[in-house]
Amino acid sequence: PEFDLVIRNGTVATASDVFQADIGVRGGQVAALARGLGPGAREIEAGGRLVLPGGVDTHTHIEEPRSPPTASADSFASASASAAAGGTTTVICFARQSAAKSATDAVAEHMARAQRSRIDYAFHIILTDPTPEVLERQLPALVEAGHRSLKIFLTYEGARITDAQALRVLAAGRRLGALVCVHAEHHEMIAFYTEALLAAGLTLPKHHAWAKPMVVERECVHRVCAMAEALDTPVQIFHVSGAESAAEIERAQARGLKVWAETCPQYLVLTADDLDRPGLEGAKFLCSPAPRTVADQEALWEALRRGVLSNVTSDHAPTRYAGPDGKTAFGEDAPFTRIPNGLPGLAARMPLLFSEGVSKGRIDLQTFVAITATNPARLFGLDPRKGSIAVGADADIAIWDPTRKVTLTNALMLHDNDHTPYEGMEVTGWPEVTLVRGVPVVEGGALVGAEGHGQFLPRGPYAMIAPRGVFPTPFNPVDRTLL
Ligand code: DUC
Ligand code: ZN
Ligand code: ZN
Ligand code: ZN
Repeated sequence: PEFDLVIRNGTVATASDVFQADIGVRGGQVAALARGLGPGAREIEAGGRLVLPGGVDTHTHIEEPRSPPTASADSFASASASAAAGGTTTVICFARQSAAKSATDAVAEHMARAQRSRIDYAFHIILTDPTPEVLERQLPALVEAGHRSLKIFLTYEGARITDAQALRVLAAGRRLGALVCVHAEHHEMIAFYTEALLAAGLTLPKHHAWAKPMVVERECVHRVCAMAEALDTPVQIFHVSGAESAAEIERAQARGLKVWAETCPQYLVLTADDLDRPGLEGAKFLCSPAPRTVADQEALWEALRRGVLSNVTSDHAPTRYAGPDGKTAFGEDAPFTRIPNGLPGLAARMPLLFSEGVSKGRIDLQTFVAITATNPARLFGLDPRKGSIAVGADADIAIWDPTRKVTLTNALMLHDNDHTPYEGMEVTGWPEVTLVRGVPVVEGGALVGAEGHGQFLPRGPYAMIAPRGVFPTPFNPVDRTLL
């Protein structure tokens, strides 16, 4: 046969077009895109189906060490299965540097864990202790090896860095050609609120949202944009949770800055009220930033439509709700400060976005493709291999039934966690087959892809994140500063 695989009679969608075509796959890549293609060794009939680029989820915590007693619920084997269950074919996850672990060792260790991945992957390097040794000696070689993104936290004890350190990381990102991603929340405000809440006996899951109201995020997003402007360094703001932060991003973009931002399904479909469910059920919805209001959800959809937010990621950070004794893993009387942050979301990301977005008419199909695949691939230097359906691109494809109604359950997520925050939600539209480089990983809800099929994706220099060359004054402070 002419092709290894032909996907026939589907409706192909990219970020710009929707058209009828067969897809011919050879050697793991799209070799032809036209009607009436010749035979394939394998054929998939896709009449009445959408044929979409596999999703690119650029914010996922996979097998990241967490502080005891909390453990990450997924391995690379289960997380990659879960991703594929929801139509995602590429993830970027995190390797975390610390005072106790060099960036070099963190990447090497994570690379070893990722050998079990069923889908393709890359890493952001988290810097929690950005010393001159790390920035000057370790990072240049790591960036050169294809790790072209950095992540910093401005809150979380044990992970956060100071603004002074953040400026140095931004400078390093600019010099080396690596995109800096930021968790932006005002640490001291959160600490002040938290202490006061605990002293007042307000310790329930819902009080997590009281400890970090929108002002905490909005201020920090603004500050990060200002730092990006001062050092002429592109940034991506992680998990924008509502209207006020989106407005800050838009203002920065209107100033011409290369500031990009993501949101996540939890901010599009959950609200702070979900943290107030009976008993400790609210713990299943505890993440940072906290989910906001319905008005914030609508503002985020609007920001996605207008391109202020360029991509939607899961921020997959799974921990189990139940402990070995059947009680909650974090203790029955745990204040919100001891409940692990983060939601499992790899599998739910694209179905939720398709259903709430495309099926309900909030976004069109091209926008769905853009924000789940094409934009994140471009933003992180994974294109043209990833993020679109085009001749020469990897045959990473999700074949989607746009009308199928599915009630979300934990079992459908194919992850290793004991719950999904989206249990019982009904979605319209579901991925039937997910292919990574032409090989099925999930088919009809069943896991068929092998551990280790995933490949590491080294990223070379790319123009999208080139600095603008515009500083507030004629002086370039970055190239003069000693790291
Ligand atoms: N927030 C984060 O910033 N990371 C992981 C989980 C979460 O809720
Ligand atoms: Zn974060
Ligand atoms: Zn402001
Ligand atoms: Zn995160």
